[in-house]
Amino acid sequence: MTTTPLSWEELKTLTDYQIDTVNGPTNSRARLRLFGKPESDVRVTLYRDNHAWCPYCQKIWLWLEEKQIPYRIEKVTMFCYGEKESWYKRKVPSGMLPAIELDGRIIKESDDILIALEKVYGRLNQGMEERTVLPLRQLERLLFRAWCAWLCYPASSPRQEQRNREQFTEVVAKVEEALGSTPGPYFLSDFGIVDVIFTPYVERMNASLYYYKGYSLREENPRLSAWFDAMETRPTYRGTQSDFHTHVHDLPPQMGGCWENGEPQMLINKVRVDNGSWFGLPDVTYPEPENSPMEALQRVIEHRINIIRVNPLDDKLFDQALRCALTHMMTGKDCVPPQGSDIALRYLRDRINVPRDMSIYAAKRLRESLEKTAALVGDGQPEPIPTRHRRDQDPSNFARNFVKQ
Ligand SMILES: N[C@@H](CCC(=O)N[C@@H](CS)C(=O)NCC(=O)O)C(=O)O
Repeated sequence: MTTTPLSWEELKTLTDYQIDTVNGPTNSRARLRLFGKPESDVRVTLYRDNHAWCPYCQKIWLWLEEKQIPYRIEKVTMFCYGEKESWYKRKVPSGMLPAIELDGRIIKESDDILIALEKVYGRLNQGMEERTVLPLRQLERLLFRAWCAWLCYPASSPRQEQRNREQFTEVVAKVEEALGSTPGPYFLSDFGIVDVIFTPYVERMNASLYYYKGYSLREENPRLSAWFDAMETRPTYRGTQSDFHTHVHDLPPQMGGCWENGEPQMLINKVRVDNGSWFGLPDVTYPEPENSPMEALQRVIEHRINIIRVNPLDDKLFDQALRCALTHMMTGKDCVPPQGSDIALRYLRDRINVPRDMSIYAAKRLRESLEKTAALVGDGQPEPIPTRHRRDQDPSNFARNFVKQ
């Protein structure tokens, strides 16, 4: 059954999604987090990337959220997305993220930040420099290096590729052993600092190895699988969690390249992450919240002017095409967009960023409807997503006064 596109006014009536960014669940939009405490309690400002993507920032973000420390957030542009803000370079000349300002003192380097925060606010169940924690911190770095060696350098031969894979899976076996040494799903007997330290890169490994190597970290390792499941029970983690599509296209410029191995499973996984269906991918396993389409709709409505302006298609045509996709998302009915809008709809499909724009299931809903609607008029694909930079995602294009050239 087909239908005509709803107007923006009609679409607005279909969503009442809203969250309290200050006192509600962990979210990427907040500029202030209070957890029900007075603003006068704020002693910390977290400087982190606009894209809510930087892994070292995620570590600090999760820690502050778990401890419910009142803090402010200042967002900074990462080099590969656009121009670094000069006010930030005056504070932190290298421009590196994350940094915090604690009682007026700037602290850099994520581990030093955690140690400084612990001194003021106490440990997150375990301390950074405890005897049980230190070897696990080293294991995390070992895993990181084995991942980089496999993903970020071209293998000179299939044998080399196999060796890199084995070196990585040998370290994964050690991680499985560490996880198995306590009865619960976390690294130590309770959730704590070690889980926070592993989270950012294990999440990025899960995404990138699935896509570039055909290896499913989460599905092939039972204890890591149980660990991911346990992490997903935590609203703090859910609020910072990204999806496969976002990670695999954000990683190459940051890592200096990610290398596909061309194996059959890799080729299958790549098509799935790029073209869908995005449901059922091992980037999330908790059940979808009922309001995920409403969240996606609310976020698009809020940013529709800039979303339409940055899109390569004529504004009026894209406005209509976008409303068709949203109509499909909210009603389940096909809505045929203007001829020639297939590439433009897929351009947006490829630029939904999780969790910056919306949560993981909301993004899946929106990608799904953009793709289904595009497929009604064609199979054209936009230019490939750049791999050396992500200036196509320059946050300045989303500043209020942006004007299309
Ligand atoms: N050792 C540092 C590493 C921080 C780091 O590599 N940050 C990257 C982002 S993930 C960065 O700020 N790069 C500069 C940029 O992209 O603008 C830490 O642990 O904080």
